[in-house]
Amino acid sequence: MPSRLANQWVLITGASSGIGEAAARQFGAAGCHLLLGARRLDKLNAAAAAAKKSGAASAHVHELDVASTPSVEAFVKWVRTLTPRVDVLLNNAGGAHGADTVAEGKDADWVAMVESNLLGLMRVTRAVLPLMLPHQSGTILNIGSIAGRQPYEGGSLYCGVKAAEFAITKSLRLELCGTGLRVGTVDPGLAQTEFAVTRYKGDEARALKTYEGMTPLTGDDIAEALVWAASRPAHVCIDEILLKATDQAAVYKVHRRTGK
Ligand code: 8X3
Repeated sequence: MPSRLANQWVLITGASSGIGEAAARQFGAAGCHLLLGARRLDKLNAAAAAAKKSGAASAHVHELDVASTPSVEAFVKWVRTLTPRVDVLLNNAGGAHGADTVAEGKDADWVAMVESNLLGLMRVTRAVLPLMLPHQSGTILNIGSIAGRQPYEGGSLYCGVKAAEFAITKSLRLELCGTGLRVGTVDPGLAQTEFAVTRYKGDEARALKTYEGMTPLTGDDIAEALVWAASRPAHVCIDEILLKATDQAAVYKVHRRTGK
């Protein structure tokens, strides 16, 4: 059966690794045209090559820093040279910086998290909407987190920006009601990507401990959910998906096998 997504234009932020890279491959396998943005061009080119190999109709890359309004505007100007239409917007760029308590928190970490997870999502959505609204159909998917639903110590600002993402997704759905566009959030629990390495500032050993003795989600698990949500018939909106590893029943309830 031909994919409902075939030949659709899919824009992915943070497409150089993790969930974004997996989504590029899987939307590519569904026959989509890909518009991939991230800061790291070498990794972005590798992601585009993998997506083409998996069957993408085309895969285009351009540097994108969602923390910068000029960068977002330049990215969308470039998109307009390739297509007048975006069918799927995946707001994926973001991540956690540091795991300090509020008492020990660093301004630089807080600013980085607000800029990428929160303002980045707002900037990119504002800039891309004019490429979606005229067509009266399309899907916006935001990457949230279990952290937005269940706060934890050391996560305060990350939990906060993901709770805000949850609220913004709902506001946007209300604002776009009647336009034919649908808006959803896909919220993972523990997923083994570069997420923990970034949170712990490159401390790979500490990052690995996050997943010790349990089987975490992968970027591909989350990409499957994204492709599924985006490929529902146009009249169906998947408002929200919370997906967790089977070993994780809640933020604090993780089954870890000893001796692994
Ligand atoms: C990533 C999941 O639980 O580490 O958003 O915050 S968690």
